Amino acid sequence: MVFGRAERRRAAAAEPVALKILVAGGFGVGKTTLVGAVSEIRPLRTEEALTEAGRPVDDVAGVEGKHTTTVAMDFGRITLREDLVLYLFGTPGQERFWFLWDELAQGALGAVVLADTRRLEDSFAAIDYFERRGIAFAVAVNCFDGADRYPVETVRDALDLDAHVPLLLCDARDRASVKEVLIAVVSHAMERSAARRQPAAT
Ligand SMILES: Nc1nc2c(ncn2[C@@H]2O[C@H](COP(=O)(O)OP(=O)(O)OP(=O)(O)O)[C@@H](O)[C@H]2O)c(=O)[nH]1
Ligand SMILES: [Mg+2]
Repeated sequence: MVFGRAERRRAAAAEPVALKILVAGGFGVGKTTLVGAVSEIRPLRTEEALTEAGRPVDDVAGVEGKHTTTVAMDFGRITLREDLVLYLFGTPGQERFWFLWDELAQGALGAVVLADTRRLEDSFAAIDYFERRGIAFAVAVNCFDGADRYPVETVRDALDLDAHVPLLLCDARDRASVKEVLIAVVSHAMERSAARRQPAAT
């Protein structure tokens, strides 16, 4: 049987598109939790115990129940649609591991920056990072129990976000909530790359 170009094309169309999404944000904001909540494979984690020796460096204020921290990355996968698979790469939150970010950011379509309203400033560095590199991102406020709730516009102002950057409230432990965040990032990133491909209006 001759396997023509049309068959080859049909076979290629059936292959899902795989996209890489980074999950970033400050220490203990819920990145590992988020990847674990949606991943359909057992997520790969690189957690190390937080120790007494690390206490002066690792600020667990607000996440006192936290006993481990990510030292390299989290990795998970989610099929958003049958033709669209996301590979999620959770970054380490602590500044001393930031040298890994450039590696992790290679080939990423977009990113989620998780934020906690009790420590909003911890997300500034991640936002700066993606803005500077022109990587599309959305901000998701992880609503921890006991944290004050603010209207999204107040958070947008505090983070000095551009109007087009999606900003959502989420629960990093909840699969449906995390899926919504991922859909927001993917749509935003795709709109942006489509807009870039448009010839400039004359
Ligand atoms: N109440 C509540 N707790 C959460 C939520 N998300 C995460 N946690 C808890 O917060 C702690 C920190 O979560 P992690 O997912 O380890 O945070 P991380 O951002 O991966 O932390 P690093 O990798 O150390 O930067 C854990 O004890 C979680 O169980 C949430 O949405 N609500
Ligand atoms: Mg982590």
